[in-house]
Amino acid sequence: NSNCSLFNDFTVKKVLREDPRSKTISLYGSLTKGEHKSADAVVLLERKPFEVPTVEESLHKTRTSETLSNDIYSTHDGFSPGLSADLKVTVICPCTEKHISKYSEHEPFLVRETPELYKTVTEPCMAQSKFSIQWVYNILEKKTESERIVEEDPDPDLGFVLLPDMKWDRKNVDQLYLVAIAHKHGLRSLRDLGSDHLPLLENIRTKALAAIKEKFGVASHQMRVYLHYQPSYYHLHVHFTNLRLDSPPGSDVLRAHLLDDVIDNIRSDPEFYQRTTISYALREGDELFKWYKKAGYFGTDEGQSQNKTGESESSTV
Ligand code: M7G
Repeated sequence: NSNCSLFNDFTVKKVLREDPRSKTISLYGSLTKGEHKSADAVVLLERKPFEVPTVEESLHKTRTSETLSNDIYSTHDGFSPGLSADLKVTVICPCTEKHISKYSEHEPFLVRETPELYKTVTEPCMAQSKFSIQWVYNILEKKTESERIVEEDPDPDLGFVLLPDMKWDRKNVDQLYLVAIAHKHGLRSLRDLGSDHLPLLENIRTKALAAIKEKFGVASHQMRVYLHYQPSYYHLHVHFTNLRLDSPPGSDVLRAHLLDDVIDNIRSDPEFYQRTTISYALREGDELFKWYKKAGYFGTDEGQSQNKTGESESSTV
């Protein structure tokens, strides 16, 4: 339903992050949704890509105003009234401190999480402060987004739901972004996976890729299939993105662990993910960053010190 009044009385309290290159901005403010009283909200705005089939028609309706003219070169501001939506808007309302932090600008720091650090720092932090995964349960229980499901295997141990990720516009297949959510509860992250879960991982891999091929015409060797570590949400899910999407939104090189590699690693050592050291970037506002800092991981210097663990500076973030 087109709700044109969503932002009528939105008040911006803070610009959390702005990225001219990806043409995105995240805002923190207060929003009144329908009859409800106003609540804190995070609002993400992203300029939409062009729709190739209608680009000519759009241009016909575009008013222009010249901003530069030099020899054969000219630039113009274009205004396209009455076009279809030109913004992808994501609203999180009411939001928590964690959402505000997730969408804010923060200095990144590299952590090399040993099994020991996982037990003493990461796990206790996870137990205390986590994002609610109510949205995951809503999907698994068909309370929301059920009409979007691309593929489902209802088996409680091996099954999953495959559906469009919130980040995808659900139109441009070049930017295809789906997420497969396991029906099984209690698998918080890569660290919880072992040989018992190979059938589940293989099932997700095979069936989701087959469905993607059938429904979107994208072959398995054109897909990037991975898990995030650290994930934001501690319930097993696998990202499926089109390889053409160079750097899928919200991801970075350090966070992505290819599902095929995960399967191979567990095959070669059933306890691989309990024994291995995993690197990732933490951002200064993250709860987990605070725990690592408190544990002395970044040394005792105040401020943005180099970490003193002797690790090379290989962060690419
Ligand atoms: P993640 O690796 O735990 O966290 O992935 P990230 O968001 O930091 O990457 C969770 C994935 O689920 C992300 O790709 C989100 O865009 C996606 N996602 C999050 N939410 C709240 C929803 C939702 O409500 N619906 C759908 N379809 N996808 C979501």
